[in-house]
Amino acid sequence: MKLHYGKPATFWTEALPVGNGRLGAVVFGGTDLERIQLNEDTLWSGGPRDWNNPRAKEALPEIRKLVSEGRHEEAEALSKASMMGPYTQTYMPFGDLHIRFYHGNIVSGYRRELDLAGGAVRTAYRVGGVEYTREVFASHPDQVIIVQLRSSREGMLSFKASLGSPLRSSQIPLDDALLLRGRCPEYVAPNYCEADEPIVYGNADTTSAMRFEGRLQVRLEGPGTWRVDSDGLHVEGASAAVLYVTAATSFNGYDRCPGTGGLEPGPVAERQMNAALAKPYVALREAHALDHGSLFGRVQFRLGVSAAPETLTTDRRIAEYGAKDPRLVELLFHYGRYLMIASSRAGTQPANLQGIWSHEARPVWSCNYTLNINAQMNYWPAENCNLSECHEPLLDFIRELSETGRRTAETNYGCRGWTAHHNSDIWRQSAPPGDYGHGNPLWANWPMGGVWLCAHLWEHYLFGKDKEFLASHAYPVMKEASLFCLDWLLEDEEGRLITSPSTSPEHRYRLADGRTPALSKGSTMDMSLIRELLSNCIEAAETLGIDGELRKEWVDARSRLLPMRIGRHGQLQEWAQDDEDEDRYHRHVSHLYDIYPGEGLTEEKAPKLFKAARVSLERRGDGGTGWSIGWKVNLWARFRDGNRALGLLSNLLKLVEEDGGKIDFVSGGVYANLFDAHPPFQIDGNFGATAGIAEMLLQSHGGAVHLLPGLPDAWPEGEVSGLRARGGFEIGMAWKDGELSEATIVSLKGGPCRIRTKGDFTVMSEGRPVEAEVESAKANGAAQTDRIFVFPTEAGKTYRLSKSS
Ligand code: FUC
Repeated sequence: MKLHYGKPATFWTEALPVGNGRLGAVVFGGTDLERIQLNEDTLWSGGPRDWNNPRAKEALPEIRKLVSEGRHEEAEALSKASMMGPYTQTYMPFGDLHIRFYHGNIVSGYRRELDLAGGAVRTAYRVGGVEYTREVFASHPDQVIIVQLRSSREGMLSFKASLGSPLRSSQIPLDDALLLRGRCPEYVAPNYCEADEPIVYGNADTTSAMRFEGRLQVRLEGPGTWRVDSDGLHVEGASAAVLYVTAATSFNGYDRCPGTGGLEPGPVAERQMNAALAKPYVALREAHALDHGSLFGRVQFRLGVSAAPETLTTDRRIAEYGAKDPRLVELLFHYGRYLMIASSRAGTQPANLQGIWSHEARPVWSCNYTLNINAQMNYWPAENCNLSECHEPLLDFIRELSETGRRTAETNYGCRGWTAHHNSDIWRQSAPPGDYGHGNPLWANWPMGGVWLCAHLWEHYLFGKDKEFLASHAYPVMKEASLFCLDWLLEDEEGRLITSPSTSPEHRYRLADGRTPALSKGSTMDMSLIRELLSNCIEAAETLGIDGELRKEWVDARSRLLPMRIGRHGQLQEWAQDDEDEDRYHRHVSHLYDIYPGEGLTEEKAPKLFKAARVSLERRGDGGTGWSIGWKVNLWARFRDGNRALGLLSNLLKLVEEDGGKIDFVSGGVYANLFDAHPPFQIDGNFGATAGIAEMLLQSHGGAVHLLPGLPDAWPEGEVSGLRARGGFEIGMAWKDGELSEATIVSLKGGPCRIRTKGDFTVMSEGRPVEAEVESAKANGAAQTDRIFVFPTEAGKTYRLSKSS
């Protein structure tokens, strides 16, 4: 399970990522000059501030009135002028480790690889008769990035290592270490600003900006000497050297000024360095392998034999075979899991638009947390792909965002509870990020970010069944978000509850007179998100046996929400009125939320709406940005159309040439290093694809664990193990001739299990048959009948489904 290449990376999107959740690096694998670009996940511009806008509350009734009267231009102008807070701050690149080699440049036998299972990037080549090898990994247990360098012939390894950064910084030599000491900008203009505004370094008051420090040290095995001077760290005549990199920032929590109230990064980086140096290299490597393997090794997935030769490099494999190559699909699946382990570990920041890997001082969309699809999509594979611990940073983020979002709900709208909008940052920015009037209501006027995020709290509970988490973390935050919804909702002329102003994220509708407003009332997505949150709150409160009165209020409000409607094309309407799309092929498919990631709309529950949702998806087409294609893989999986889902995967597994960061809204794919291309690089599409592949194999919404619901004809045989299902089950399966041949269910929490599949099976546990009731279920119209096997389980026991003869 490796990505491999025959030459060093020229572009960043060819270099290979490692990470420990906090520290990230992409490795270019150069022979003359190695570049290891470094990140630290708390390095952001700016600091906490008051982004709320009291004028919003005054303007709200007028905006609502203007929307009702169809005076859209005025509504949008007033919203722009009165509702917005600042745009978010920016995730910043930490720096680079450069290694200049003194071994001549006639290189042969070059190979570099990313070993997903081992969690390491390796480079190997020969110069003359000498083999040079390099291995880079980022250790989570020891909080250090390690670069091991070797030459096959004694004394032939000589190099200079140095540190630099695109930020204001300096390299400082000590006797035994090289430091990189720097400071973040206080403000970085969002990249959509047309005037190419300079990065402001806050010269007048640098004391409030984030500080950072990196530290580089070396240990040699065998011969050689080393010294540090102002030019760098010099190694001469060695055979084996290990470089250690630690890094820290002054970040001291989302609500403290990183300058005046910040931590001292130097001592943190030094402490981490000393702890790492105190251990033998092999112990560090083993601890890393164990830690990484304990997460990565949980899921096995095999689809079958590939026509592509093993020697074919990954970039060529993408270009020549794409999704026709089952090994490449496996690789894409596991890559998403690898990236999650590398970018999101308990205690770190959640994965941002680029995970933790960003090399630009002014990255696209500030490399922030975009809450109208992208941050959520990052975590779609967390639960079903058995990485629920990696979900924790997002779950913590949501709780913190609910704190800042409470002030926004009160100040901007006079509502109880909490709200968040289109995007956020490390400071938990919760206001409409409209750059004080330079932004656009099309994306900024969307107070549903928090509501959507709450689904993650509930899903984490559904998969893990941890009641303590539900009571102390999930439920209080969900309940507060529901209070915002109750206050935000208003009655329409017919007494139904709607939202206003409302948008369907980033999509405009076309009126008969040709106008294309963004603001409306009661978009389908708003209603779906609120309906789902209320339902989840009702179930959570019942589970916990609390808040009886509020439960009644939720049930009442839910029954009065504007229902979904079917429009003139037979489509599920995106807006309350049957308006035409501004762009039929728009990348967002927000009105299909209840199909995926929501669970509100199933064929069994509402066949007509389900069919209409399918029409909507057909109309949107199979293209889009990387993440849009990733979303559609999941949607087609939920429509149980495996062939269509695979078609989408093949659209995603298209090689996108490096484009210098240009934004493109229609040509999604992957780069040579398998990073998802929006374009440019955005990691959500990687996670969306991984989740989608799992969703093709296993679904557990709608009251049953459905095995192989969306298997494409091109995958007649295969096996998977270690996937997780709602209710606390771990599932393994094998299939042949397109049908399930056997399945294993580990019950983690006990309780009844409902397994849905085609064919007749016997349930066994510990060698004995288990009494199972069998129900039947219709799928895909009436074309086929599935069976549902219902049986009790005990926690810790394994159950086997084997074919009845
Ligand atoms: C949303 C999307 C864009 C992009 C950005 C980060 O605004 O509509 O396509 O993914 O987030």
